Amino acid sequence: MAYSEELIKSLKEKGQLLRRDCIKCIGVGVAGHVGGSCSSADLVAALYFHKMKLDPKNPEWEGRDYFLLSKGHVAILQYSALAEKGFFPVDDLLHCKDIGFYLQGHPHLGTPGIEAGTGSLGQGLSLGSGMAIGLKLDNKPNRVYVLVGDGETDEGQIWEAAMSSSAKNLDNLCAIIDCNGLQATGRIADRLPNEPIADKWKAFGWNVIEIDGHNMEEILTALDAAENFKGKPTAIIAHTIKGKGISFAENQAGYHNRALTKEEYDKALEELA
Ligand SMILES: Cc1ncc(C[n+]2csc(CCOP(=O)(O)OP(=O)(O)O)c2C)c(N)n1
Repeated sequence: MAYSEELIKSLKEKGQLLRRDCIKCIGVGVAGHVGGSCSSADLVAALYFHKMKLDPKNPEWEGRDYFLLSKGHVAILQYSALAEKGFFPVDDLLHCKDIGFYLQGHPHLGTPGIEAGTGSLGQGLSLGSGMAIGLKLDNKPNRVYVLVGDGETDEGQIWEAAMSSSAKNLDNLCAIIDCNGLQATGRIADRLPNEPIADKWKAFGWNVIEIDGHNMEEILTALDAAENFKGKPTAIIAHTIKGKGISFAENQAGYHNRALTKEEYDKALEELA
Protein backbone atom coordinates (compact mmCIF):
# COMPACT_ATOMS: atom_id res chain seq x y z
CA MET A 1 0.00 0.00 0.00
CA ALA A 2 1.35 3.42 -0.96
CA TYR A 3 -0.03 5.00 2.22
CA SER A 4 0.43 3.74 5.74
CA GLU A 5 -2.42 1.96 7.48
CA GLU A 6 -2.19 4.56 10.26
CA LEU A 7 -2.72 7.41 7.80
CA ILE A 8 -5.71 5.73 6.13
CA LYS A 9 -7.24 4.88 9.51
CA SER A 10 -6.78 8.37 10.91
CA LEU A 11 -8.27 10.02 7.81
CA LYS A 12 -11.27 7.67 7.85
CA GLU A 13 -11.78 8.64 11.49
CA LYS A 14 -11.57 12.30 10.53
CA GLY A 15 -14.30 11.73 7.94
CA GLN A 16 -16.55 10.27 10.63
CA LEU A 17 -15.62 13.09 13.03
CA LEU A 18 -16.66 15.66 10.42
CA ARG A 19 -19.98 13.85 9.91
CA ARG A 20 -20.63 13.90 13.67
CA ASP A 21 -19.73 17.60 13.82
CA CYS A 22 -22.18 18.28 10.98
CA ILE A 23 -25.00 16.51 12.82
CA LYS A 24 -24.20 18.53 15.96
CA CYS A 25 -24.23 21.73 13.87
CA ILE A 26 -27.66 20.82 12.51
CA GLY A 27 -29.10 19.82 15.88
CA VAL A 28 -32.77 18.98 16.40
CA GLY A 29 -35.82 20.55 14.74
CA VAL A 30 -34.02 22.91 12.33
CA ALA A 31 -33.36 21.97 8.71
CA GLY A 32 -29.76 21.26 7.72
CA HIS A 33 -27.89 19.63 4.85
CA VAL A 34 -27.38 16.09 6.14
CA GLY A 35 -27.07 14.24 2.83
CA GLY A 36 -24.52 16.24 0.87
CA SER A 37 -22.35 16.85 3.94
CA CYS A 38 -22.03 13.14 4.64
CA SER A 39 -21.35 12.27 0.98
CA SER A 40 -18.42 14.72 0.80
CA ALA A 41 -16.96 14.14 4.28
CA ASP A 42 -14.20 11.67 3.32
CA LEU A 43 -13.07 13.86 0.40
CA VAL A 44 -12.92 16.93 2.62
CA ALA A 45 -11.11 15.01 5.38
CA ALA A 46 -8.42 13.91 2.90
CA LEU A 47 -7.94 17.48 1.67
CA TYR A 48 -7.88 19.27 5.03
CA PHE A 49 -6.03 16.67 7.09
CA HIS A 50 -3.55 15.40 4.54
CA LYS A 51 -3.31 16.97 1.12
CA MET A 52 -3.64 20.72 1.40
CA LYS A 53 -0.94 23.03 2.66
CA LEU A 54 -2.62 25.23 5.26
CA ASP A 55 -1.70 27.21 8.36
CA PRO A 56 -4.65 27.52 10.76
CA LYS A 57 -2.80 30.18 12.74
CA ASN A 58 -2.29 32.23 9.59
CA PRO A 59 -5.27 31.63 7.26
CA GLU A 60 -3.91 34.13 4.72
CA TRP A 61 -0.50 32.41 4.52
CA GLU A 62 0.89 32.95 1.00
CA GLY A 63 1.97 29.34 0.61
CA ARG A 64 -1.48 27.89 1.22
CA ASP A 65 -3.54 25.78 -1.13
CA TYR A 66 -7.02 27.03 -1.91
CA PHE A 67 -10.28 25.18 -1.33
CA LEU A 68 -13.60 26.35 -2.72
CA LEU A 69 -16.80 24.67 -1.63
CA SER A 70 -18.76 25.27 -4.81
CA LYS A 71 -21.60 23.15 -3.33
CA GLY A 72 -21.72 25.79 -0.60
CA HIS A 73 -24.99 24.53 0.88
CA VAL A 74 -22.87 22.06 2.89
CA ALA A 75 -21.04 24.91 4.62
CA ILE A 76 -21.28 23.00 7.92
CA LEU A 77 -18.86 20.43 6.48
CA GLN A 78 -16.26 23.07 5.63
CA TYR A 79 -16.78 24.78 9.01
CA SER A 80 -16.29 21.43 10.76
CA ALA A 81 -13.03 20.80 8.88
CA LEU A 82 -11.77 24.31 9.60
CA ALA A 83 -12.68 24.06 13.28
CA GLU A 84 -11.11 20.61 13.73
CA LYS A 85 -8.01 21.88 11.92
CA GLY A 86 -7.73 24.75 14.40
CA PHE A 87 -8.92 27.79 12.42
CA PHE A 88 -11.54 28.59 15.08
CA PRO A 89 -13.02 26.91 18.18
CA VAL A 90 -14.91 23.65 17.65
CA ASP A 91 -17.56 24.84 20.14
CA ASP A 92 -18.49 27.65 17.75
CA LEU A 93 -19.97 25.03 15.43
CA LEU A 94 -22.91 24.76 17.80
CA HIS A 95 -23.82 28.40 17.08
CA CYS A 96 -23.83 27.93 13.32
CA LYS A 97 -26.65 29.98 11.71
CA ASP A 98 -27.36 31.96 14.93
CA ILE A 99 -28.42 35.43 13.84
CA GLY A 100 -25.37 37.68 13.47
CA PHE A 101 -22.90 34.85 14.09
CA TYR A 102 -19.91 34.45 11.74
CA LEU A 103 -20.82 30.89 10.70
CA GLN A 104 -23.78 31.17 8.36
CA GLY A 105 -25.66 28.83 6.02
CA HIS A 106 -23.27 29.44 3.14
CA PRO A 107 -19.52 30.13 3.38
CA HIS A 108 -18.64 33.79 3.16
CA LEU A 109 -15.52 35.92 3.19
CA GLY A 110 -14.48 37.04 6.65
CA THR A 111 -14.68 33.58 8.20
CA PRO A 112 -11.13 32.31 8.84
CA GLY A 113 -10.14 29.85 6.11
CA ILE A 114 -12.98 30.74 3.72
CA GLU A 115 -11.63 31.94 0.38
CA ALA A 116 -14.89 33.10 -1.25
CA GLY A 117 -18.64 33.30 -0.83
CA THR A 118 -20.04 30.16 -2.43
CA GLY A 119 -23.24 28.21 -2.78
CA SER A 120 -25.03 30.02 -5.52
CA LEU A 121 -24.52 26.82 -7.46
CA GLY A 122 -22.39 26.82 -10.58
CA GLN A 123 -19.99 29.59 -9.67
CA GLY A 124 -17.19 27.93 -7.68
CA LEU A 125 -15.28 26.45 -10.59
CA SER A 126 -15.10 29.85 -12.32
CA LEU A 127 -13.72 31.34 -9.11
CA GLY A 128 -11.20 28.52 -8.80
CA SER A 129 -10.21 28.90 -12.42
CA GLY A 130 -9.51 32.59 -11.90
CA MET A 131 -7.44 31.85 -8.79
CA ALA A 132 -5.48 29.18 -10.67
CA ILE A 133 -4.74 31.63 -13.51
CA GLY A 134 -3.55 34.23 -11.00
CA LEU A 135 -1.26 31.75 -9.27
CA LYS A 136 0.24 30.69 -12.60
CA LEU A 137 0.83 34.29 -13.64
CA ASP A 138 2.69 34.79 -10.35
CA ASN A 139 4.67 31.54 -10.87
CA LYS A 140 3.33 30.20 -7.57
CA PRO A 141 3.15 26.46 -6.80
CA ASN A 142 -0.09 26.67 -4.75
CA ARG A 143 -2.94 24.41 -5.82
CA VAL A 144 -6.65 25.10 -6.10
CA TYR A 145 -9.31 22.51 -5.21
CA VAL A 146 -13.00 22.98 -6.01
CA LEU A 147 -15.68 20.64 -4.67
CA VAL A 148 -18.66 20.52 -7.04
CA GLY A 149 -21.98 18.68 -6.63
CA ASP A 150 -23.15 16.39 -9.41
CA GLY A 151 -26.54 18.11 -9.42
CA GLU A 152 -24.64 21.36 -9.56
CA THR A 153 -23.22 20.39 -12.95
CA ASP A 154 -26.70 21.19 -14.34
CA GLU A 155 -25.47 24.79 -14.18
CA GLY A 156 -24.09 25.95 -17.55
CA GLN A 157 -21.43 28.10 -15.92
CA ILE A 158 -19.65 24.93 -14.76
CA TRP A 159 -19.07 23.97 -18.39
CA GLU A 160 -17.83 27.43 -19.37
CA ALA A 161 -15.28 27.15 -16.57
CA ALA A 162 -14.43 23.58 -17.59
CA MET A 163 -13.81 24.65 -21.18
CA SER A 164 -11.68 27.68 -20.36
CA SER A 165 -9.67 25.93 -17.59
CA SER A 166 -8.48 23.23 -19.98
CA ALA A 167 -7.84 25.78 -22.75
CA LYS A 168 -5.59 27.61 -20.29
CA ASN A 169 -3.84 24.38 -19.24
CA LEU A 170 -4.57 24.94 -15.54
CA ASP A 171 -2.81 21.92 -14.10
CA ASN A 172 -2.83 23.64 -10.69
CA LEU A 173 -6.62 23.24 -10.62
CA CYS A 174 -8.46 20.13 -9.42
CA ALA A 175 -12.24 19.79 -9.52
CA ILE A 176 -13.72 17.07 -7.35
CA ILE A 177 -17.22 16.09 -8.41
CA ASP A 178 -19.26 14.55 -5.61
CA CYS A 179 -21.35 12.08 -7.58
CA ASN A 180 -23.98 10.92 -5.12
CA GLY A 181 -26.63 10.62 -7.83
CA LEU A 182 -29.17 12.80 -6.01
CA GLN A 183 -29.90 16.50 -5.99
CA ALA A 184 -32.33 18.39 -3.76
CA THR A 185 -35.57 16.67 -4.73
CA GLY A 186 -34.69 13.36 -6.31
CA ARG A 187 -32.47 11.42 -8.67
CA ILE A 188 -30.37 13.37 -11.14
CA ALA A 189 -31.14 10.66 -13.70
CA ASP A 190 -34.84 11.58 -13.41
CA ARG A 191 -34.30 15.37 -13.58
CA LEU A 192 -31.49 16.30 -15.95
CA PRO A 193 -29.34 13.20 -16.55
CA ASN A 194 -25.61 13.97 -16.53
CA GLU A 195 -24.13 10.64 -17.65
CA PRO A 196 -21.65 9.82 -19.07
CA ILE A 197 -20.15 12.38 -16.71
CA ALA A 198 -16.52 11.18 -16.96
CA ASP A 199 -16.66 11.32 -20.77
CA LYS A 200 -18.05 14.86 -20.61
CA TRP A 201 -15.09 16.10 -18.55
CA LYS A 202 -12.71 14.25 -20.89
CA ALA A 203 -14.39 15.88 -23.88
CA PHE A 204 -13.79 19.26 -22.25
CA GLY A 205 -10.08 18.45 -22.19
CA TRP A 206 -9.59 17.47 -18.56
CA ASN A 207 -7.52 14.70 -17.07
CA VAL A 208 -10.19 12.49 -15.49
CA ILE A 209 -9.84 10.07 -12.57
CA GLU A 210 -12.81 8.03 -11.36
CA ILE A 211 -12.87 6.77 -7.77
CA ASP A 212 -14.98 5.47 -4.92
CA GLY A 213 -15.32 8.69 -2.91
CA HIS A 214 -15.44 6.78 0.37
CA ASN A 215 -12.30 4.73 -0.24
CA MET A 216 -9.55 6.72 1.45
CA GLU A 217 -6.70 5.05 -0.43
CA GLU A 218 -8.37 5.81 -3.77
CA ILE A 219 -8.97 9.41 -2.69
CA LEU A 220 -5.31 9.95 -1.74
CA THR A 221 -4.05 8.23 -4.89
CA ALA A 222 -6.28 10.44 -7.04
CA LEU A 223 -5.23 13.65 -5.29
CA ASP A 224 -1.55 12.78 -5.75
CA ALA A 225 -2.09 11.79 -9.39
CA ALA A 226 -3.88 15.11 -9.99
CA GLU A 227 -0.93 17.01 -8.57
CA ASN A 228 1.54 15.07 -10.72
CA PHE A 229 -0.43 15.42 -13.97
CA LYS A 230 0.99 18.25 -16.05
CA GLY A 231 -0.60 20.38 -18.76
CA LYS A 232 -4.33 20.01 -17.97
CA PRO A 233 -6.64 20.39 -14.97
CA THR A 234 -7.86 17.21 -13.30
CA ALA A 235 -11.45 16.23 -12.55
CA ILE A 236 -11.85 13.58 -9.86
CA ILE A 237 -15.19 11.88 -10.37
CA ALA A 238 -15.93 10.63 -6.86
CA HIS A 239 -18.77 8.14 -6.59
CA THR A 240 -20.37 8.62 -3.19
CA ILE A 241 -23.49 7.88 -1.18
CA LYS A 242 -25.68 10.78 -0.11
CA GLY A 243 -26.17 10.58 3.67
CA LYS A 244 -23.21 8.14 3.96
CA GLY A 245 -22.87 6.63 7.44
CA ILE A 246 -26.44 7.28 8.62
CA SER A 247 -28.59 4.24 7.78
CA PHE A 248 -31.92 6.05 7.51
CA ALA A 249 -30.47 8.93 5.44
CA GLU A 250 -28.37 6.98 2.94
CA ASN A 251 -29.54 7.49 -0.64
CA GLN A 252 -32.61 9.42 0.53
CA ALA A 253 -33.27 12.73 -1.25
CA GLY A 254 -35.57 13.58 1.67
CA TYR A 255 -32.47 14.10 3.82
CA HIS A 256 -30.92 16.63 1.43
CA ASN A 257 -31.97 19.48 3.76
CA ARG A 258 -33.94 18.16 6.67
CA ALA A 259 -34.81 18.85 10.29
CA LEU A 260 -33.92 15.86 12.47
CA THR A 261 -36.11 14.57 15.28
CA LYS A 262 -34.42 13.96 18.63
CA GLU A 263 -34.54 10.21 17.91
CA GLU A 264 -32.92 10.68 14.48
CA TYR A 265 -30.27 13.00 15.93
CA ASP A 266 -29.33 10.47 18.63
CA LYS A 267 -29.34 7.53 16.20
CA ALA A 268 -27.19 9.43 13.68
CA LEU A 269 -24.55 10.24 16.31
CA GLU A 270 -24.64 6.66 17.58
CA GLU A 271 -24.11 5.24 14.08
CA LEU A 272 -21.31 7.69 13.31
CA ALA A 273 -19.39 6.88 16.52
C1 LIG B 1 -28.10 28.78 -8.30
C2 LIG B 1 -28.73 27.94 -7.25
N1 LIG B 1 -29.93 27.35 -7.51
C3 LIG B 1 -30.51 26.58 -6.56
C4 LIG B 1 -29.93 26.41 -5.34
C5 LIG B 1 -30.63 25.58 -4.26
N2 LIG B 1 -29.99 24.30 -4.08
C6 LIG B 1 -29.19 24.08 -3.00
S1 LIG B 1 -28.57 22.54 -2.99
C7 LIG B 1 -29.33 22.13 -4.43
C8 LIG B 1 -29.13 20.76 -5.04
C9 LIG B 1 -27.69 20.48 -5.29
O1 LIG B 1 -27.47 19.16 -5.70
P1 LIG B 1 -26.00 18.59 -5.69
O2 LIG B 1 -25.12 19.54 -6.38
O3 LIG B 1 -26.03 17.21 -6.25
O4 LIG B 1 -25.63 18.62 -4.17
P2 LIG B 1 -25.46 17.42 -3.11
O5 LIG B 1 -26.36 16.30 -3.50
O6 LIG B 1 -24.03 17.00 -3.20
O7 LIG B 1 -25.81 18.03 -1.79
C10 LIG B 1 -30.08 23.20 -4.89
C11 LIG B 1 -30.88 23.16 -6.13
C12 LIG B 1 -28.68 27.06 -5.11
N3 LIG B 1 -28.04 26.92 -3.94
N4 LIG B 1 -28.10 27.79 -6.08
